[in-house]
Amino acid sequence: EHPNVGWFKDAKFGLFIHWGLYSKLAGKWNGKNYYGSGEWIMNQAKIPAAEYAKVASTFNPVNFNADEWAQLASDAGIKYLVITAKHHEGFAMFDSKASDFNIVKATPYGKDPMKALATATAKKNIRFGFYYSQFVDWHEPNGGRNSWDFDESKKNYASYYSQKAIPQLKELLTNYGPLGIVWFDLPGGLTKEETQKLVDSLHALQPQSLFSSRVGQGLGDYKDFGDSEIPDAPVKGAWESIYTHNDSWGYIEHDLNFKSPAAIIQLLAKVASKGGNLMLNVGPDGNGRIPYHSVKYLRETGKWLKKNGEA
Ligand code: FUL
Repeated sequence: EHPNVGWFKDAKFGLFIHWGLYSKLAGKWNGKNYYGSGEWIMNQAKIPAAEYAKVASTFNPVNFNADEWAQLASDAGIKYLVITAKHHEGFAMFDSKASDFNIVKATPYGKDPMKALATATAKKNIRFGFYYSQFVDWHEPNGGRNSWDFDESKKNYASYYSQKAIPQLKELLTNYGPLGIVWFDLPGGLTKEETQKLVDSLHALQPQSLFSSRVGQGLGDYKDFGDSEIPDAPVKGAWESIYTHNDSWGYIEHDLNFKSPAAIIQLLAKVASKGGNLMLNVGPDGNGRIPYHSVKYLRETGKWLKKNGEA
């Protein structure tokens, strides 16, 4: 067991945030509405990488306010926050020397929101972490799983890992202070030995940081299951269930199916009674605003938790 897993076992409640260029698209492409997971729209609509990349030139989330997000998390009784640094679309929501396809270089916004969020969460004693899609990268010719632009059988995953994924993970583990969690997602393209090497080289930068089980090959520091899944059988060791507030991880304007505060509390209780954490996701929009109902219902959840001595 990882020596620093204690805080995680006690945490109970985490906030997941999916935020990227897909947030700006809001579930719409060429006048058509898409449903399901907003962060998958590039794949759903088979948008060519070059065309998708142009969304960056319109991405200007001027309403983003790191202190407001941290305050909301704190009001909700949340103990840790994990945000998408890079999702499958391949766009870095942080300042990156490893790829120019990032929020500082490619957007009119021109700032690094992750820096602000690292500082804001630290001030509120909320552990901070990054989601990073280590294998799937639809922007890169050698990244995993874009077969509408690139021929999967011709890809050199090793070159993608060494030129983008690993350098970016090192940036994330170097430039944002202590990270509670690195939330890997969807393993691929690496043997067990290569995964072990990756994990070791990253843990060398921050030994205290916990890595999610989706790093692959059974090498994570705690367990995640499928999306929106609570395990039936008792689980050995630290674990987490992930759910999203409506039906999508990334912002979709026409998805208003938000869970009520009562439903959130029931979910929390169910997961906690089995010994796990609930990490609940919200999807801020392309202007940097967390949806109205997420803000409202999270605050009501926090009020209830505090009144009942649970936070
Ligand atoms: C999945 C991803 O493919 C989804 O887009 C989302 O990020 C979910 C939490 O994990 O593996």
